[in-house]
Amino acid sequence: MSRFLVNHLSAMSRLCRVTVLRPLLTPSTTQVRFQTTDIKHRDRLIQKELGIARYVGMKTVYSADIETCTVVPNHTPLPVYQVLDNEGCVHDTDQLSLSNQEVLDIYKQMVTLTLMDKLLYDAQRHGRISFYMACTGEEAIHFGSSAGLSHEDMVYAQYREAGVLMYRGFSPEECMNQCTGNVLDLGKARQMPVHYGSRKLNYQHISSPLGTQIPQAPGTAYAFKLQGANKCVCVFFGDGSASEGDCHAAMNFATTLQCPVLFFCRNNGYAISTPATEQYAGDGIAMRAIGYGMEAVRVDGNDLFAVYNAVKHYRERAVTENAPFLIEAMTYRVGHHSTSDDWKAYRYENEVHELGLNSCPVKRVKLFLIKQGLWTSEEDEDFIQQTRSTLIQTLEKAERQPKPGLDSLFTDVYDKIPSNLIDQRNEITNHIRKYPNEYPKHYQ
Ligand SMILES: Cc1ncc(C[n+]2csc(CCOP(=O)(O)OP(=O)(O)O)c2C)c(N)n1
Ligand SMILES: [Mg+2]
Repeated sequence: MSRFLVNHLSAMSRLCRVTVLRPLLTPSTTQVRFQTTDIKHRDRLIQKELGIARYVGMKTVYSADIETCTVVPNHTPLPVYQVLDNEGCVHDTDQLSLSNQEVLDIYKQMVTLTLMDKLLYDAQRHGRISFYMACTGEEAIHFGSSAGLSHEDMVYAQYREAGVLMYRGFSPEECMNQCTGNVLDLGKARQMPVHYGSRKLNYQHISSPLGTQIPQAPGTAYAFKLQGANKCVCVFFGDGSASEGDCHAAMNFATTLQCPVLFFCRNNGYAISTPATEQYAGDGIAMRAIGYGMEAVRVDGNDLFAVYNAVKHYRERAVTENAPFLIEAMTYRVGHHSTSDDWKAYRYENEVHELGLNSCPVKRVKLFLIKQGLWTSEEDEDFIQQTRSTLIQTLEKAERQPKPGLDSLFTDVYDKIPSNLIDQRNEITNHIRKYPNEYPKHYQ
């Protein structure tokens, strides 16, 4: 490697505030703090200073050396922060900040989510629901992040984050009411399955068009800042959505307006069939933060404790400093993108085993609990059996509920239904009356 390149790689790595996130351990408590090292690098970089260079929003120096004025991509990828490994061992016990009971409760929820995913996925295959998206392999992201947030914080999710909502108290029954589109669905069956939402739980309803939730997040966060609300926004998005223009607009607004928002990227390696290798040429998503003037961290998304520590830490800072932060959680989408996809068309089974199944976030927590003497394999089997049968009954119950009437198609947008919608309503009602056998009973 040329000296030119070496110089610039090291210069670039110093430029990156993003790179250095070292856990600082406070021995008296099990709390984990992070310290960000912001190295004053410029004096060392500039060899031939020719005077002060002033621009709007920038004050630096001139240099006659093109090397010192050039940045090249950093080819040393940002490390991934990990606390719990694949075997359920903790690297440093001082970094365990959840209590035993909290870990056990979360583990049970993780298992419940896994079982619900399997059940609803199969239900779609049997034609009982129209669509489904599982989150297999990403459970630690959901529960680690939601445990690190306050319930008052606003969540904007993409679609694969059911566990975040579950942690806040949304029951499997509520998920199934939504997926079956029955009268109890909070969204009045107007959305595709998995497009959950809950006003009560500060979880905005999911929108299908990718990336639209990302710029909404700094908007809400800015309102929180103006209100002095002492809360933040957490917005989830995938590695694919990070390529949407909305993501750029969101990060630029958040940093220029200094809004208390956590940008949480679930980097699961794929956007349907597009692998991350074709999605971006740089070092993932975290490094983009530098360009916006924001701090970022890369964590092991399959590690409950790492996700929790990072979110807890940055959540506090977002609220106290009124600042945005970017968290990139590295994971792997184990299942198909959705029930409309077949991953066998674009990836090999050994990759799924190596990068996904071998690093199962739920298994990691189970091994941890067993090692700690907090759970046994027998208890695990019993819990799985009981939960599965409860979930099956819950789905059957949701399916038995009536569907919303046709009338609900025309309500809720306008305070007073306009005449053109009244005409459309009459037209469709007359049409269904004329062909009653062609439509489900609840439309009549
Ligand atoms: C604006 C827009 N473009 C394309 C799509 C189709 N689409 C739905 S999900 C998806 C992939 C998103 O990938 P990623 O953001 O990585 O999330 P993941 O599915 O991996 O969780 C695409 C292209 C869409 N819904 N909206
Ligand atoms: Mg993805």
